[in-house]
Amino acid sequence: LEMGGHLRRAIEENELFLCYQPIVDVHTGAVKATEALIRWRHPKLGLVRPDEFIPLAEETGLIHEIGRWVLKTACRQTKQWQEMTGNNRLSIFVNVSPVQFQHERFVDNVKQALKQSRLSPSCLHLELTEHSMLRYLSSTMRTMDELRKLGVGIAVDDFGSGYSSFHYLKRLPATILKIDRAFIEQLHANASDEAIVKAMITMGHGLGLETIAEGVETPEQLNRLRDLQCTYAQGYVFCPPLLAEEVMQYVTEKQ
Ligand code: G
Ligand code: G
Ligand code: G
Ligand code: MN
Ligand code: NA
Repeated sequence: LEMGGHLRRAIEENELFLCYQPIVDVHTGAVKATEALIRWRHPKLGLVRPDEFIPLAEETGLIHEIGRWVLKTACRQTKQWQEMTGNNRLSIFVNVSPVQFQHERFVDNVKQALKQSRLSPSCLHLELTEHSMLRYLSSTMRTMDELRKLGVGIAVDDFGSGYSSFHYLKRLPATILKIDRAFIEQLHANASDEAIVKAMITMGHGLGLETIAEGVETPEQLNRLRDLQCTYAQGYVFCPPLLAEEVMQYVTEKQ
């Protein structure tokens, strides 16, 4: 409860900031996009991880304000990187909480962030976990359809870790699958994981979805993903989530 008051103050005092983790083309090594990952620098507690404060933000309703700020900041930052690099396809992935997604003004907030930043809608991808997509299926589906009409992408985060069935996957208007890092961890050593990842990639492509492997840590894992025709990857094998100032250097080195 104490932490809730701290979080309100954190917003007012600018203690929240975003890190960005590059999402890399497995075949060319070029940076396709970054994923925005929120951080809270508390004056006494130090760095507080999102796993600790996002649930609190959801309970207190502060998630709406925080979510608007994340969208606005991430879109504006990405537009700035596009202008600096001359690459106007550089994209941004933004994590969205299911609570935030249910807000009646959520689509308006997305529109506003795009308008303010002048970022092309096709350069914005919203990440929702399978679990949160299925939580309020009919309203979620409607919101996703609206977002797709705008041209915004929808990524299924932590794919394979939830309870979704093929029945839902067929109906969800998603554009990208992000393969959960649990399947990547032993990819080079475990035949079952390899079979599962291979099937996910094949199915994704068959459904017209792009695939991103998460949590790629070693060159061996990356090589297997390349063989399996996975399109994109992110993880410590490339770099951890970076400060905004560090991203530009990484992107231009890999261009
Ligand atoms: O001042 P600005 O237009 O950037 O604020 C946009 C909204 O985002 C405001 O409602 C603000 O309260 C909210 N917000 C959430 N987290 C933060 C943060 O860490 N810093 C700032 N400046 N605003 C935040
Ligand atoms: O960055 P990692 O370091 O610790 O992120 C932990 C979790 O927090 C992940 O599940 C991620 O999806 C979530 N997360 C990170 N940034 C955001 C954000 O801006 N909004 C929401 N809702 N979740 C986020
Ligand atoms: O749930 P989501 O996929 O949004 O969260 C991404 C989380 O994964 C963040 O906490 C981020 O810091 C973390 N992460 C990014 N790359 C790696 C990696 O290579 N290995 C591990 N273990 N975690 C990673
Ligand atoms: Mn994510
Ligand atoms: Na994930």
